Amino acid sequence: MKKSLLLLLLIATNVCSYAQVAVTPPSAENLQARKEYQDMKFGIFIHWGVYSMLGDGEWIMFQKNISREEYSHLPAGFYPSKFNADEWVKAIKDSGAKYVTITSRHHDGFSMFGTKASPYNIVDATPFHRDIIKELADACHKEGVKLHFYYSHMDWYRPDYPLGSTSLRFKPHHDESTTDWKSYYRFMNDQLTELLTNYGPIGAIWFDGYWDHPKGFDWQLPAQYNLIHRLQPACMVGDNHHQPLKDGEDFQLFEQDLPGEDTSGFSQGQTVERKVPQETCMTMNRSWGYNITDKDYKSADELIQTLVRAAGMNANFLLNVGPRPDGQFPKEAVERLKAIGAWMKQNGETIYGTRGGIVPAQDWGVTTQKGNKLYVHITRLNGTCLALPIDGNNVKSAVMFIGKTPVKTVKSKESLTLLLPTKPTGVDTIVELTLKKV
Ligand code: JFZ
Repeated sequence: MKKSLLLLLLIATNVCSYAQVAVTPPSAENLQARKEYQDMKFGIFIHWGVYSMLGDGEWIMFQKNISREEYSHLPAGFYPSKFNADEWVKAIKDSGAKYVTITSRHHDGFSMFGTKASPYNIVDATPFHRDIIKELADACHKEGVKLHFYYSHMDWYRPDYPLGSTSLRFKPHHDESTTDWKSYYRFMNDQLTELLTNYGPIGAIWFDGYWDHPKGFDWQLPAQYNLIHRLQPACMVGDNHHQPLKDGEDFQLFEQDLPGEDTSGFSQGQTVERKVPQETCMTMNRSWGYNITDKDYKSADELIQTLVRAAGMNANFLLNVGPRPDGQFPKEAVERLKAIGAWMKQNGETIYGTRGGIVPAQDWGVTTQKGNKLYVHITRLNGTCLALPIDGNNVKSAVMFIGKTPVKTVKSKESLTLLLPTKPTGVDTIVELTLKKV
C-alpha cells in the first residue's frame, strides 16, 4: 500500500514538473506581422507616467526610496493639461517613424490606461480622468501609425508582487506576507487582456522587468505569451530580459546597443537570433522618463547615423521621448524628430522596407538592400576611394542616390571599388548600386 502510494506520488510530481505549458507556434499572421514590422524600421518609444512630474526619470521611486504610500499621492496631482494625442502622432509621423511604443504601466505600477484590474490608473486616480492610451490608440489608428505597448513585469506598488531584487532593496514598501504570485499573475493577464481587447490592433507587447528576479523564478511566460497570441495572433511579443531569446518571443530587444554590440553593459550574453527581427532602443539624452536637468542630447546627425547603422545591421531603431508632465514633448526632442523626418523624407527609400545588405557593418558605414538595389551608406570615410568585398561583375550601375549622377568604379570578381567624386562629408553619403543578380 505504502509502496503504491509512493509510486503514485512519484508519478504525480513527475507529471507536474513536465506539465509545462507548451508555446503555441507563430501563426501565419504573426510571421507576416514580423515582416511588416521590419519594413517600418523606425519607431518612437514613449516613457510617460506620474513620475514625469518629479523630473528625474522613471526610476525615481526606487532611487529616492519613496514609500508606496507617499508615491500613491502623485496621481491626484497629475493633470497633463497640454496633452493632445493628435499632436503626438503628428510629431511621430513627421519624424518618419512608423510606430510608437508607449509605457502602459512601468515599474512604479501606475497604469496609464483605464483598467478594471486596479483603481491605481489614470482614469480613476487622477483628476484628468482621461484614458491617454485610448486617445493615442485612436489617433494612431486614424493616421496609420502602429501602436505597441511597453508592459512592466515588475511592480513596486502592488503588495502581491513577489519581492524581487529591486523591491527587496527598498525597505519601506513590502512585507513578505502579502506577496501572492497567483494573484499578481492573474492581475497582469487581466490587464494584458484589456490592452489587447480595448485598443484595436496592437503591434507588440514589449515586456520589461524579468531581471528583477534571480535565476530560477518562474514567470510563467509561455502561458502569458500564448494568451497574447490567442487574443491577437499578429501581436508580437518581445522581452527586454537581456537574455537569449525565449520560446514564444517574436522579436529580440537590445537596450542602448546595436545588436551584437555591448557598449552599455546591458547586452552581455545576448546573441543575435536571426530567425526573428531585432530592435534597438535608445534614449535621446541620458534618460527614458522626463528628466528636467538632463540636457545631454545626442545631435540629430548622430541619431540619424544610429538609425542608418541599425538598418544596416538589419534592426529597427526605437528612439525614446520622455514627455513633460504637462503632456508635451520636450522642445529638444521636437527639434530632433523634425530633423530626422526631413532626412527620412529625402532618403527613406534607402531605409524603409530594406534589410541589412550583403556587406556587413564596417567602420565607414553600412549597406541596406531591397531587391536588386544595394545602398551603400557612407557615414565616415577619409578619402574618396572605397572597396566593397562583393562581385564587381554583378554590379550593373553605381550612382549617387541623391541626383543619380554616375559613380566611377573599378570592378573585379572579388571587389567593387567606388571612386567618389568628392570626399564624403555630412551625415550619410549614399551610393545606389543596381545588381544584376540578387
Ligand atoms: C529598462 C527599464 O528599467 C527602464 O526604466 C526603461 O524602461 C528601459 C527601456 O528598460 O531598463 C533596464 C533593463 C534592465 C536593467 C536595468 C534597466 N538591468 O538589468 O539592470
